[in-house]
Amino acid sequence: MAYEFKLPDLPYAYDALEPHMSAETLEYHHDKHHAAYVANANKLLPGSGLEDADELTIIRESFGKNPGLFNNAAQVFNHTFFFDGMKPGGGGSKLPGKLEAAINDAFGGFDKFREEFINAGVTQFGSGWAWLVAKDGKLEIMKTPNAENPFVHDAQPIICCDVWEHAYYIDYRNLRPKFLEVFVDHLANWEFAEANLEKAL
Ligand code: MN3
Repeated sequence: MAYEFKLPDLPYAYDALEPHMSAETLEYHHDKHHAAYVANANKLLPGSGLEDADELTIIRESFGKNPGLFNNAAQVFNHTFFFDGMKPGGGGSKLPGKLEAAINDAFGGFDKFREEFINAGVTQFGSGWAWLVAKDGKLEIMKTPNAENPFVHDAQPIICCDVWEHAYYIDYRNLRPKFLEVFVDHLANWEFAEANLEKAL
């Protein structure tokens, strides 16, 4: 059966992340941007030779070969992962145990992780993503341009922050560093990250 990309509902109400992320941002980001990636990916899949593949295979196999399909398919995954990676009352330095241990092991402590994650997002020139990933059994920070994600770099995503301007311009204008700080301090769903860590390692 041919694969069909889907637009999942947000896992919380549109206003649930206020004051850190507005309902207006989530309405545009989910209902316009994410929805457009889903529609375009479904338009570009027929004739690609990947119709019957699963989502990750479509992403990996279209990378570098079919940019239109790759960009939209990867952005569908990236946005679902980003929205699932936030929650009301999220963020902060109180982490679930396994995630805390892995972060301490990889970065020497939460503060260093926080600094490196924020720095990855700040220094991603133009549009893209900041990621915490698992690679070769260890946590790492990664930044990717445009639609690229860890799967095409042989890594597993743990949590991510969208640093395309549409993710923060309504709420933070040009202040990308402030948006990244708010993501780590008030929005990140660390339980989601720990569940991904358990799958990855
Ligand atoms: Mn986005």
